[in-house]
Amino acid sequence: MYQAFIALGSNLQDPQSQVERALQTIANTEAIKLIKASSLYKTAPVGYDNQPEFINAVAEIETDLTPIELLHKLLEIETQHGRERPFPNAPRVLDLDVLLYEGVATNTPELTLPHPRMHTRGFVMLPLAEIAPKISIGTHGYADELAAKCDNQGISKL
Ligand code: PH2
Ligand code: MG
Ligand code: MG
Repeated sequence: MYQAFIALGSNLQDPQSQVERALQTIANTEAIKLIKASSLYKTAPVGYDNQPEFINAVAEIETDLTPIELLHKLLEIETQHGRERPFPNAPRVLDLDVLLYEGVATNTPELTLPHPRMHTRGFVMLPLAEIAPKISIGTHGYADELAAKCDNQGISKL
């Protein structure tokens, strides 16, 4: 089994229950073993400001799926949970991103690992540092140190 970390996010249709339901779906997915989930965090939108605030969390999993198989499984779960994609960075009922997969570094049109923007994003790094403070983010450093450097304004634990 391989260790991976997944980011969960929602800012539509009762985001807190969307993230809680997604964690249950992940736990009930045969190919994925849920090891640990962070607290839920209320976070200000990054990138495209004019949208509702998010609920974010991070989960540690174990899986025999390859990174790309894991991505496809997560996209399938997003769709099951009603995800639509009207435009890039649109508000969403559920976003599931692969952050890290063992020590794998890859860069393809479909999947880049580690997730290329994760180390700068408080809404990812704070929940990740909560459950895996000493995990390495590629060449960027450890989760706890990177989390401390993130602008964590607008982020609060539920
Ligand atoms: N996801 C994005 C862009 N901006 N901002 C917050 N607070 N939380 C997110 O999950 C998020 C975001 C793209 O996936
Ligand atoms: Mg995302
Ligand atoms: Mg995504």
